[in-house]
Amino acid sequence: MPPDHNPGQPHHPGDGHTHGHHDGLPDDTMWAYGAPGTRPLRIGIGGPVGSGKTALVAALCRQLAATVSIVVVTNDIFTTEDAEALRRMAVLADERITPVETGACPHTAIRDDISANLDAVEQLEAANAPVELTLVESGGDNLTAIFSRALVDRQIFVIDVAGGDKVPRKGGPGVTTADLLVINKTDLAPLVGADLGVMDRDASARRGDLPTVFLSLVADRAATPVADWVRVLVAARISPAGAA
Ligand SMILES: Nc1nc2c(ncn2[C@@H]2O[C@H](COP(=O)(O)OP(=O)(O)OP(=O)(O)O)[C@@H](O)[C@H]2O)c(=O)[nH]1
Ligand SMILES: [Mg+2]
Repeated sequence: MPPDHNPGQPHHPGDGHTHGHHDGLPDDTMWAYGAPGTRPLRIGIGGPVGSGKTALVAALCRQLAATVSIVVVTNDIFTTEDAEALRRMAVLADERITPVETGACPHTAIRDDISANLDAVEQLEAANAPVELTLVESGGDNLTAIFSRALVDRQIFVIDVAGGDKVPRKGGPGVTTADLLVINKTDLAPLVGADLGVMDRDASARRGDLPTVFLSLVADRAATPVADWVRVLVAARISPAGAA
């Protein structure tokens, strides 16, 4: 367990995640209303292998890139596959997408030793300035991977219905604490006998007031509810007036 981070706990204002490499940057209690233009909004996208993280990143870029300056960092355990996929889909200019190859432990690269990710993020943001939104996709992993709040301001956790409706009930820090939970591939629910009502109820029980959205990227290529959520955050970041 790292000394400075407890992944089981939600982030509370003033809990001190402004150390090391991050010193001097505003924390997420300040940015929305206090310091527009200081740096881009950074959003982490995590979740189990194959749940649709890269497909969601592609959808968000397609939907937002005409009006929002976006860069993307993808974490893969042993490859640069996700970055290559996004470049092939041409959702952004190639120089706006950078892979980080994390090696054996993807948790480490987004939660504990975030230096490789932070370097990639800062280089992308500098090279493509002005950037308004930075998306960081985590390497595919199980339910426990979450991002350090020193790396991202907000995090989205993507699960899918293909494993049945038990995933929200099983919990874990991603399901419990992510700022937005996305339950993807609802088009597959009838095929695997997943009850979306059960998933909704269990997600609410785990998450309290934190939002959960259902999505099918096959039916909704624009990822509408997620794009709307991101748009509000970007607007708040760019202009305090946009936060209203
Ligand atoms: N049926 C269906 N398939 C989907 C949906 N979203 C994504 N997929 C498919 O699921 C597969 C995995 O999607 P990815 O976006 O690569 O998943 P990922 O979470 O990025 O995977 P890793 O990065 O390898 O962990 C792909 O074949 C997608 O086309 C969906 O809503 N419905
Ligand atoms: Mg991916």
